[in-house]
Amino acid sequence: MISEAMCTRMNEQINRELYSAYLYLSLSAHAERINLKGTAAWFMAKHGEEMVHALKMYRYLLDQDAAVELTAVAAPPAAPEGVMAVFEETLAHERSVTAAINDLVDLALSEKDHATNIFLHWFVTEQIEEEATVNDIIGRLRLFGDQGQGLLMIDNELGATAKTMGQTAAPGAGA
Ligand code: OFO
Repeated sequence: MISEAMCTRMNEQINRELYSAYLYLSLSAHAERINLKGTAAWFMAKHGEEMVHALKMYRYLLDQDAAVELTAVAAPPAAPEGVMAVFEETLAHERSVTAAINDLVDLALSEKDHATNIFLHWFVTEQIEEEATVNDIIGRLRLFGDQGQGLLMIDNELGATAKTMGQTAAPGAGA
């Protein structure tokens, strides 16, 4: 059993995760249109991961006998100009998601809601990895270049990485 306030906030977080999925789907399409196939595959894999995040929360609410309330998912903005700006926007977005997860943990702690607190630990750890991964990509774009040969190399790397992503959990699987 979780509080009504927690149920509302978890539903808001489900919407945020679905928005993340939508944002990355849009960035995948954008990358493919500018011939960055590896980057497109990476964002498509991120899309899948975000759907898993949303479904983990969906499953948790149902397991807690709480209502899942799906609301409209906002349209993502047009992709910014340039690959560097795309990843900078991605990092800014992930930082906002981290802040939202931290707020949820604060609420769980203030309510002495141990179950939700423990459930959210997976997301806290996941956000560290998500931010670090994007930071690393930005660092490599700075080092090797966000155009020409450097970009081609990084695009190939992202394509290879995409093949290994999202293989850890099936949608809806528990943490
Ligand atoms: Fe769900 O972690 Fe990104 O947004």
